[in-house]
Amino acid sequence: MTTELRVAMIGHGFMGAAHSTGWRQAPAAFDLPSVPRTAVLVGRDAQTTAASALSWGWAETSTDWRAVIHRDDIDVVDIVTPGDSHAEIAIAALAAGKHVLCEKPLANSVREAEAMHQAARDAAAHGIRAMVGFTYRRVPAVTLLRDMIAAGRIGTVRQVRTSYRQDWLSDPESPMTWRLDKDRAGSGALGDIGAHIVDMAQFVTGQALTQVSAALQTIVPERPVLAEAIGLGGTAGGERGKVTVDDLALFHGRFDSGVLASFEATRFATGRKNALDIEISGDAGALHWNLEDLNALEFYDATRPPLEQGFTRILVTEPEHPYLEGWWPAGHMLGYEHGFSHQAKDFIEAIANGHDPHPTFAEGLHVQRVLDAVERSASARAVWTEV
Ligand code: SOE
Repeated sequence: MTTELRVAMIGHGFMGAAHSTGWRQAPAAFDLPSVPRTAVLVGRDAQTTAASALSWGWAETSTDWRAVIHRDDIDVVDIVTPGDSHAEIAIAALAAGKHVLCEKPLANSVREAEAMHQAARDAAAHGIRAMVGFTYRRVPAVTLLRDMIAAGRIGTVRQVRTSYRQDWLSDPESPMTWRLDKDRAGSGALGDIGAHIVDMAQFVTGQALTQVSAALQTIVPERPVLAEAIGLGGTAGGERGKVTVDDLALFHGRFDSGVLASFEATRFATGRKNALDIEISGDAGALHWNLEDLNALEFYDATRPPLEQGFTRILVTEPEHPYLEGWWPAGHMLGYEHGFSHQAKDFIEAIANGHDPHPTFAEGLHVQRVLDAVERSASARAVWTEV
């Protein structure tokens, strides 16, 4: 008899839509030990929360997350709010005996992330599980990338280069959003999309970053405030808000092995829509992946005869790859949303099998430490030398 896992999701923005798809599709694609039920959707405004619940298939709504996390008919709390509420909600939910899935970055500060990590360790002693939502690890091509490096298919890793380029802020008249407010988001491109490439670089190489050297820049210092953001219709008559986060993060990283890596996180890369790109160079080859072509992995095998040298394109859709058994025949392709079903699958299986799902809050804390070091390095401005 398959048990149910009753989920309460706190928040209902873009990630709310993506997580809802994951909870709903996972049991249709995979044979799970427990079936997730989209039970309660929690938001600040009753009307908009009810509309989202109707669209995404949530049975009930609430505007009181504190009451919801203490309900006996809730097993999992899924946090998809802006970063300023992750710590408070996750720590309370774990203490209430609920399994917690928390969106990335784990928190808005190292101090908050440390408290969340400690709460997760305390809860794990009672069989309660916690995971942070770095979903790109769960793209089959990324798993293959990691496995090929671990198998030595490119030899010793010599260099890592990774970027995450979007352009949805390149128009200076794009309005203010919580993602541009340090108090809400913690940082800008650095935490929003830089967190993904920090986690990705560590995940595929199996190495941890120990040092960084960084530059951050706010390219557009203020933006129009949308009237509905202050309860009016239209734009608020020329009111403009101050951008208090970075628009661009450029940093170098050094792994514990001594290998160097370059990182770029920007939402001003005009023409690049969601281009998370990573290339790993080894002494026997190289591997390259880009989110905008997420089913393919490029592999350069330097051990092949010179006449056959070149990057080959591996189409990662065969059923032998992780997760693919749940979807379509080879070549039918996966999309952005499938990673959220894979995340739900792995979380549910970890709960059933009694082990901590990865990425753990400890891994999320390390990413937070890297982000914090980037901000300290950039503020120290020690990296610039006059030409
Ligand atoms: C916006 O930059 C965003 O939605 C990020 O917040 C997500 O983490 C990323 O997966 C897509 O882009």
